[in-house]
Amino acid sequence: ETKRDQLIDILANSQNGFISGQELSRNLQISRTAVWKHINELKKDGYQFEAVPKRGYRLLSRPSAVNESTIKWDLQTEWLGQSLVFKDEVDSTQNIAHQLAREGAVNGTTIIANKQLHGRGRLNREWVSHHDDGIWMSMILRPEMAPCHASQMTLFTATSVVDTLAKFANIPVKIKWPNDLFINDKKFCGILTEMQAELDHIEYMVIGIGINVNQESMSFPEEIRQKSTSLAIETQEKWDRRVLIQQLLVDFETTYREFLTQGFSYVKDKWTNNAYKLGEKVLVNMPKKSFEATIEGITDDGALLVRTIDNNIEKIYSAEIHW
Ligand code: BTX
Repeated sequence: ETKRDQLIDILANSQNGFISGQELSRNLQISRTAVWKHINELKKDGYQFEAVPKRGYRLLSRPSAVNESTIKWDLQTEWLGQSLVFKDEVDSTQNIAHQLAREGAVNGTTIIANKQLHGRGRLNREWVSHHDDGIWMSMILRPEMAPCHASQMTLFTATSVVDTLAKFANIPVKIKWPNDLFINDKKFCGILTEMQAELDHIEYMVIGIGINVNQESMSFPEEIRQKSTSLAIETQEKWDRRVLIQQLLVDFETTYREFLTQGFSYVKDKWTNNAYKLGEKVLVNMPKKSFEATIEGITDDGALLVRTIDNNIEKIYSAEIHW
């Protein structure tokens, strides 16, 4: 942690009282002048202080900017995002996460960027994320579980995002199998899980979450405009990305703990309760057959359960589905 980060932590933790320059200088083991310089830097970055002679400094407000220190400031997680990398522009946060994971980054390390030049979805599809109007983040996890449970991790990520959004707005968020989030039949969030694993052991996982937050309809490229939406479009107001990021991290950490202690049934019920087109008819296209079926839910291994017209239940692991 840099001196600047430590200073922010100390000020944030004593928001109700003043801290003198002397005390700060002693705690941080830097000179009074250095403290004063840091404070001035923070002011430039949008932090506001009340400064009273002889009593010291009190932090009044932090900038609304999204960056490493504003996200980490009063982040209420134990381990997730406590190691945080924030960049203005990256190729893809997934790539950075893989690189850091290979170099030994700790469990919970999170990478967030304002813009991605080559954000990606599943099967190397493009994920549009060129502007700082969404949340583009990747989390490194080192779960002690067999690789066969990995698909459960992707499913519970979706449920944790649903939990988070419910805290901010009353919007009908639906989970479309396997892992996209929809509002009013339009996609606003995608989840991408990648992992490095041996047969019996996960070395690390990278869970990527992309959320359209403040886009206007016209800001989407034409090819996806009709089928994409953002939180701002759906709620008619701009969202504070920093607050949303912090809550996502808190809820993910909580859901993860519950998943590890209570197992998958907890996640499964939540997933099913929020499933897109639950009980409705879709068309399932597989390489060798194509049939109509009703969405019933998911299985423990992450397959989609459908009921065929002749009342058979089928498990679908991969198929093209016409919703
Ligand atoms: P997916 O393969 O399910 O979805 C990709 C498809 O979604 C695209 O082919 C396109 O049709 C559509 N699409 C692309 N961009 C958007 C968008 N912004 N909003 C709505 N629809 C879109 C979903 O993949 C997983 C996406 C994960 C993205 C995160 S962002 C942080 C991390 N870094 C990174 O490169 N990917 C992940």
